[in-house]
Amino acid sequence: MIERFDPLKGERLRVLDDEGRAAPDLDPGLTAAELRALYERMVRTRAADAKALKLQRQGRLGTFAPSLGHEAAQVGLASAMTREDWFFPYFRDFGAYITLGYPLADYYYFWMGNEAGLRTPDGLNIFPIAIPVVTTFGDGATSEGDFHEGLNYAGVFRTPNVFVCVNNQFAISVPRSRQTAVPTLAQKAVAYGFPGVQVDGNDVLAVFAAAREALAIARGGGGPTLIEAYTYRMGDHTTADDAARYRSKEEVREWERRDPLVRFRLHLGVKGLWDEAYEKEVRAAASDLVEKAVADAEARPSASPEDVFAHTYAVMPPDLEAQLAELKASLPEGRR
Ligand SMILES: Cc1ncc(C[n+]2csc(CCOP(=O)(O)OP(=O)(O)O)c2C)c(N)n1
Ligand SMILES: [Mg+2]
Repeated sequence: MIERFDPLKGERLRVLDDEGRAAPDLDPGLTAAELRALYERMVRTRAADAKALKLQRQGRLGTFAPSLGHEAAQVGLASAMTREDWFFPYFRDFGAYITLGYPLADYYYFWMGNEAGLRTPDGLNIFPIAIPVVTTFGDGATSEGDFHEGLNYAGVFRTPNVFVCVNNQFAISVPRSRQTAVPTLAQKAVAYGFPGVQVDGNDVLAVFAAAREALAIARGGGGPTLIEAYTYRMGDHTTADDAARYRSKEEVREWERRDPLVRFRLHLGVKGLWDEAYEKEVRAAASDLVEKAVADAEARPSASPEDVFAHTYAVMPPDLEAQLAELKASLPEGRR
């Protein structure tokens, strides 16, 4: 199926139309339970993400990169993965963490400033979040040399990788048009000798279908694939950003109409799998899960001032010693 959509011709894989109807020849054919699981993961992601933003504004969580609008891209990919696959996440992957079964309290604990939250439990093949922009990655990351070196290597040695570029149209304030002169990011794969496909990143079935196929190719020794999930970052880059300074309200409103949750809810409706009672139940369960995870994370010890400085130098240089002393002096008695 991936081969049917040529990024050089600007073709994009899309399964669901605006009314939530699936194209019969592209529908991945999931069961009712699997479809509902996709929806529930997206609802959970949105609830957990919104909570993180609130906590940050209340000073209870550190700088955070919101996933609003990315739910289909994240959940669609992670839902196609098996326990044997290895996931190399970047900093905006909340829905993948939730889908892969990472403990939500641990994830919050990490963003609350304690790196212990990022120690992946046994049985999960998840690397720590990469803040350097490689791994699953954004549109901006494709301007990094590492991206090209990685794809070139993968093409030459036919490595079993699925590269997923979440093109949300921005790298902080830099628009996609300033990252590349070509129309799609998926077509970059062509230069490295393997398939690339652009998918509608707000269509969870399209992301799932492409990821499932690419993963099967990789596992079967068929080499790498690049998937470009075409979407939009509905929120700010991080809590330290104000997107209103560099993009219009009209543009954001235009993308609100393509909300991945709304489109998939319509699909469930078409399939007879959605009603108000179900929606209420799913939202209540998500909210319950989130509140319990936050309470759990907040009951754990806060990061110590030393943690901020640890793991960089074997012997701390004098200027950092001075900064640590200054930080400690600024904290209340119990937190030094
Ligand atoms: C190697 C590297 N260069 C620069 C940065 C600073 N930085 C953090 S996020 C970001 C933008 C990333 O944009 P994109 O790849 O599109 O991902 P998005 O944040 O949009 O999901 C930059 C430049 C970094 N973290 N790592
Ligand atoms: Mg981006």
